[in-house]
Amino acid sequence: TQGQIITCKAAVAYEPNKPLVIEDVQVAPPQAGEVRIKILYTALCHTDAYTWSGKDPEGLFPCILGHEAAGVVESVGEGVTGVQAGDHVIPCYQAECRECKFCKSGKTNLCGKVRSATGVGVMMNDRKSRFSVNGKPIYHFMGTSTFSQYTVVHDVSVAKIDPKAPLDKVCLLGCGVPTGLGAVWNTAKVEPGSNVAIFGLGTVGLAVAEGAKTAGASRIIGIDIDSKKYETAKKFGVNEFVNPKDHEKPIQEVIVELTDGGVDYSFECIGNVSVMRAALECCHKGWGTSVIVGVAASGQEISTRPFQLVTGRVWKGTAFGGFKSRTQVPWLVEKYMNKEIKVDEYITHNMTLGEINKAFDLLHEGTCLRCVLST
Ligand code: NAD
Ligand code: AHE
Ligand code: ZN
Repeated sequence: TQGQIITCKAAVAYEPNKPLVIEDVQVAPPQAGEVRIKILYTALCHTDAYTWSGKDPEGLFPCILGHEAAGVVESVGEGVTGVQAGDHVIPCYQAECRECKFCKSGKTNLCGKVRSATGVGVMMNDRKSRFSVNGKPIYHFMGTSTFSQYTVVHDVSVAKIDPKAPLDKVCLLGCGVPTGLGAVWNTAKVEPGSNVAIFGLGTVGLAVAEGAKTAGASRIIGIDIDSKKYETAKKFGVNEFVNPKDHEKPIQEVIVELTDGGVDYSFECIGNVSVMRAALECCHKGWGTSVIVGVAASGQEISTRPFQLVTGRVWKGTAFGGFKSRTQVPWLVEKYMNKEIKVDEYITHNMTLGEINKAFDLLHEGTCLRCVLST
């Protein structure tokens, strides 16, 4: 198949919120600096649902969504040296070129090399898509487009992993789990004995809990409007639970009272701007740090009294938990293989690519954390 167009199945999003259509898609060969991957497993993340909803200012249609996956390299384009056909890989929506201003800064995991193309659904080389249906181009998404049996990505967006790792599990290390763990370990840098509040107990919030537990946090307070979430959350380290619906007072006041002035660290893992405010305001005066992890819709803005920051609270955000993707995803895979981090526990459902619309329905039900699709 090297050098040839591959026709395969992919789930195409033609319009916001309209059911995805399983199509025969043509996938062009990888050009210079590109890698074509046979995707074997892909999970669904709420960011896919967000873009599909039409609320993502970077969302373009028609496109192939998906960004939490694992597969095997089918072929590589000219000049690619990092991976070769047969390598087991995880596509990374946050690239790592190790050469750009961002990568060299040592201050961030964001990479500038291909971001201008991945934000508009094309490849860097020719600013065109490698996907088409009957000659009509289909946009890429987040530089990954994993809801397809084959995809083409930039070489700076591929992490080569241990071939012994089970791809049906480690696909989760492409987004949600590292995001939560890294928000704690890299962005907040939670110390032993800290008090932590987590808003939203989906996969990302539970991974924050797991990260907080391994960091030695004392109180790990989970906050969710669905009380059923507590039972599962206990397994990930949450040791107290608050449902905002059980209280008349604003949730930040409830947390401040519960913690003698506020928590040391809080995490917003929902994507709701009023909860982001509450998460900041439940932090302790003088040092409390709040990390925004949730992605909010186009047009939404955060607000608080500047006095909250003047008096020492800190507002931060994180993308992919601050992990350097190509360097650290293989390390996270090893941690999983050594049973140092959970992955299997986040998988509540398994389906096929053909059942993707049903899988999205499940995502909106409280019982689903991650659904893994075999392609
Ligand atoms: P999820 O939908 O599984 O989890 C959200 C949880 O929040 C649910 O348990 C829900 O019951 C709860 N919730 C909703 N409204 C609430 C409210 N007002 N108060 C308290 N709880 C509330 O989602 P997820 O997959 O865990 O993702 C969470 C967010 O993180 C999404 O916005 C996603 O787009 C974002 N995300 C960001 C990054 C990043 O790099 N920054 C990476 C992955 C996901
Ligand atoms: N396109 C959206 C922004 C979406 C967003 O913030 N994405 C996160 C990852 S979410 C994964 O589930 C991210 O990494 N952001 C940094 C980046 O470079 O995109 C919008 O609202 O414009
Ligand atoms: Zn995601």
